Amino acid sequence: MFNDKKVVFSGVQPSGNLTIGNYLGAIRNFSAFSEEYHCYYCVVDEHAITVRQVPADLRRRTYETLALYIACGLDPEKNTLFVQSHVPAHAELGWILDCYTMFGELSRMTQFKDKSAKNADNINAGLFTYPALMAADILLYQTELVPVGVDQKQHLEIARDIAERFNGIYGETFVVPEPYIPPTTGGAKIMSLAEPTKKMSKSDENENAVVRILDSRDTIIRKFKRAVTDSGSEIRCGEGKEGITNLIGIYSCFTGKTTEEIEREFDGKGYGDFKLAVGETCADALTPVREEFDRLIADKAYLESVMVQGAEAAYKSARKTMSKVRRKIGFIELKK
Ligand code: ATP
Ligand code: LTN
Repeated sequence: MFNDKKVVFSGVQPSGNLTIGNYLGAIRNFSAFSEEYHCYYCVVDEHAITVRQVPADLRRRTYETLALYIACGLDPEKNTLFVQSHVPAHAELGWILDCYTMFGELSRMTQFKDKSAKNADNINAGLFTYPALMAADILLYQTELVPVGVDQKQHLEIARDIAERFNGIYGETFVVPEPYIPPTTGGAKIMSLAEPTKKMSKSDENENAVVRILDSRDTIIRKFKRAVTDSGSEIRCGEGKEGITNLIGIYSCFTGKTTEEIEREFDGKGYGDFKLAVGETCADALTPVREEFDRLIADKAYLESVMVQGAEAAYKSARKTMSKVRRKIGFIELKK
């Protein structure tokens, strides 16, 4: 059915409650590809365990992340929605690609450096080789395009390098993927509301720093009201105004207005008025997502049926790549 279509792949870790950074930088953009591409959207639980997870929380968030994919507009009939650990080929190709990934290149990954600093008591080998597993996710499906936030650009570059290295040794095996990163004013990097020079991250411990897709309307408005700004009073982008610049970016993403239009709209108004407008706009935009999520999460049987259907479709495609890889490397494939 999908054979003539090019492939899109992306993944989100079930490592916390998703934020508007995940929404604007990634998930919201996913559905735009559904008609033209064969899309695989994965809940990457194997990536999530590179940081210690409470098992019951990991399980619950895996259901929740899948439900959010659907609530954000991804139709399981038009997209392959699945859970990474349900398709063992990810771990299998991940191991193989470990052997074509260099210690030096992994050492340069900024996500590894950031996460090792944050989890100093658990700098495990999986955290280090994370990019090889991510490359496996992508390369398994002969992916052309990977929609991600800008923080993942470096991981996409290493995935491309691994693909080219492998193809260079064994001949054409993998499609070399391209990232699809929204423009900076289009949600590529939403910053923390508490420290606007830092990325908004779902695993941030400071609740006031992150707006979650599933936060209530009042919570969203309250968090925006508390957002850190600066001692000035003008609503415009600029250096030293990272907080306001971030809020303008968020408002722009939800309204489609340009920075100039927003600066004009709020000319002469105070930070309080602006923060309230951003909060209300964001809360209004997320209300339908939240309502759909509440309906879906109550229906575990339906979510599990999506998981089964997704895993089967993903496996069908993954096994073709695996068979090719095994043959190229020199592994013996037994006929079953
Ligand atoms: P964690 O805090 O657990 O590392 P995260 O919030 O960075 O998680 P991921 O699951 O690693 O989220 O990312 C899922 C997708 O969301 C990726 O494509 C990533 O680039 C994007 N993304 C994450 N945070 C932001 C952000 N603040 N702005 C834009 N995109 C983001
Ligand atoms: N590394 C990503 C999550 C992720 C991913 C992927 C994204 C894992 N595998 C494949 C795109 C394609 C992250 O930390 N945000």
